[in-house]
Amino acid sequence: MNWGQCAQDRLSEIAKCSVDETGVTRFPFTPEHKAALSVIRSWMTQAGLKVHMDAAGTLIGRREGPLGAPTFLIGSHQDSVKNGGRYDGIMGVVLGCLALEKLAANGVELPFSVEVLAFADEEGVRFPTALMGPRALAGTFDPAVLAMKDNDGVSLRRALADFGGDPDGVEALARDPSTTLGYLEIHIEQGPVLQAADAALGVVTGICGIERNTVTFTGDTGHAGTVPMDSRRDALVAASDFISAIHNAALKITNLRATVGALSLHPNVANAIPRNVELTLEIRALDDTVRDNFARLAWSAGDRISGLRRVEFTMERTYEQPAVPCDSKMVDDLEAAIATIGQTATRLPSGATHDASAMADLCPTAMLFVRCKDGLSHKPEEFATDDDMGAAIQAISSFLGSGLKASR
Ligand code: HGY
Ligand code: MN
Ligand code: MN
Repeated sequence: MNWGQCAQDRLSEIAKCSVDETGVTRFPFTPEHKAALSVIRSWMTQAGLKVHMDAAGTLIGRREGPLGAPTFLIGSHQDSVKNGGRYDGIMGVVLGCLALEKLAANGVELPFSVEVLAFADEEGVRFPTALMGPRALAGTFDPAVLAMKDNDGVSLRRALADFGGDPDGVEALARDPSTTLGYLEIHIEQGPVLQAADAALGVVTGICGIERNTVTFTGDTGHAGTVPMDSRRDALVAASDFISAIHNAALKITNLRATVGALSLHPNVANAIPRNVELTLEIRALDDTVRDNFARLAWSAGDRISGLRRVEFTMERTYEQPAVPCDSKMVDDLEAAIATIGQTATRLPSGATHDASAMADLCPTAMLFVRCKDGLSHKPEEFATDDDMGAAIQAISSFLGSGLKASR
């Protein structure tokens, strides 16, 4: 069986569960998500797993181990960004299912129960929050986020309920840490490190912290032809000062990323001065103190600029996930498993965040990265080879089959 080619075929198949054909656009609790779950359900069934969807919309495939044995979790997210790649997230679900299928085909009985998890929403691009699924399992879910709305005014609560989830049942999903052996997420690297090292696989040492802020500037609108330049309170001019200040400050700080990725303005017509601007400021760093300091710097810049431009300024943190180290013993076990298949692992931090960021609050957590062509991700050109995914499947099977001890 060519496991890598099977992975590639499955990723091509599920990429069709998308709003359009420019890359993959599959937001949570949408018809595309529904279509994807029926495809994933068939893979889980083929791997001999018992399948159900939990209250948070996570599709779970489970293989029972010996009575009373703990459970090992493998997973990632089914959702994508807008016009994203066909590997980000869903690769972890595909390779998890195929690794279990391979172990079953080789008659390997595991000394623990095992589950594959397809989380609904990791990207947080439909709603201004993310990680509901893994936070539910980790017992860190905040029900207040259910009131958050998408751009169409649909609340997360309504979208989840309409999808067949149970908003009021999410908190009860919290798992018992004492019966959870660990969590492994397989993910395309989304960066250039493994390609530069000529390595198919990487073992993640830690995942960066992240926060998202909603920033607003409020000035006054008026006729573009009659209001004198020196008496304007132009919200978009203030916002552009802010964006440049943020970018220039972030350029000077290593291991920090600051991005204004989304912006809306009102009234947004050619012949009226912009009154309102709302933008997102995302800040990431491997060190949470560096991120906190930058958030303070951003607030001071906004406050200073609002005075200069005579507009109001607000900045509200809507989402935060602290940086997490990966479990050192699992990192060692993963590295050993990669060596058993004749590959050399590269250790690296993750500048992207993942479901693993939240799962680390529940149990020992590790990530296996698969080489990413030219480091391209969150775009249709994202690509991983059959061979690299085949090597990952072999490494996971070896990690589960021999590397992982059924005791923490
Ligand atoms: O944005 C990220 O780091 C992840 O892909 N959600
Ligand atoms: Mn991802
Ligand atoms: Mn992503």
